[in-house]
Parts: sequence; structure tokens; C-alpha cells
Amino acid sequence: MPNPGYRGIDRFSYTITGADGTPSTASVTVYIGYVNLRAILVMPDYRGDVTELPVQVQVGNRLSVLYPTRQGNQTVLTIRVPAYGVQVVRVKPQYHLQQTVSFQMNDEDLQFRFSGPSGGGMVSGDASGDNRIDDQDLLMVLFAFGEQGQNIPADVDGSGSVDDADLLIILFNFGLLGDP
Ligand SMILES: [Ca+2]
Repeated sequence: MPNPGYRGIDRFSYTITGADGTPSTASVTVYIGYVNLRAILVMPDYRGDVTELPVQVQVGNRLSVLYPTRQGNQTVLTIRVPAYGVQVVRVKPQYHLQQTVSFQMNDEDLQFRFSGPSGGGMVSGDASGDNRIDDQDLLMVLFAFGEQGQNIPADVDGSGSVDDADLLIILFNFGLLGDP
């Protein structure tokens, strides 16, 4: 086992002997240590308070919900990522399609702008949260049309009311799918 405080890549192999006396050997590689990924979320369609916008973050198999902070005019999430190896990071702010990025980690903090497939911003309009923009989202807006308040699923732009603006976002992005 590595010593406490060790950072880096460790490989070891071990041999076990089965009940019938047959030995098998396995090799294990472990990556030790974490760094910070400073994820800048570009969400031009969102008008609500980003510090209350839940963001699903998946790093490898580990799923968590984080809330962004405002830093200057940027919306930022700080995500802990294992310091070595190729790490797949999935980011899905509520109302937005997921963006998935692979990083080759090299024991250094890094920064990345999540700005959607075209670079113009993460795609909005996913009222239902199923990572696609389709009839279901449209119907949610139509049924809730005119409602006012906080945290209404159909209020995809976070303005505090369900109105034309939400409808237009969904129609504009209709048919799009998020990254798997
Ligand atoms: Ca709205």
C-alpha cells in the first residue's frame, strides 16, 4: 500500500491460489490524489439566481449535485477530479442539456468552459430533465403557461414566470439531445 500523503500512480500485482491449487495473478493500478477542475458554465438563456441552480455532476461513477458560485461575471463550479488518468466529467445544470468532456489529468488543477456543442452556451429548454428537448417540454410549458413563482419546472429561463420566453427557448432548441 502507498504511504500516507503519497500522490501519484501506483501499480501492484497479487497472486491468489484457488481451492483447487490454481494460482491467478491480477494487476491493479490506483490513482491517488485529487485536483480541482474549475468549470465555467456558460448559460446565456438562464436569468435566475445561478447560486440556487442545481447542477448534476458525474465524475467517473460518482454522481453529486453542486451549486455554482458567481465569480465576477462568471458562473463557476469547483469539481474535485482524480489527479491522474483520463477522467470523464458530465455536467448537467437543471433546465440544460448535459455536456460531457474527457480530461487527461496530470496532477494539476485545470479550467474548462462548458459552453455547449457550438461554443455559444449550454443548450437550454429541458424542463422535464430527461436530457432531450421534445414534446414533453413543450407541453409542460403550455400547461403551466402564465404561472408565476420560484422553481417551476417549466420556467426554463428562471425568470419567475412561464411565458413566451420559455416557449421560444424550447422551440429554438427543439429536437436536440444532450451528451450521454
Ligand atoms: Ca420564464
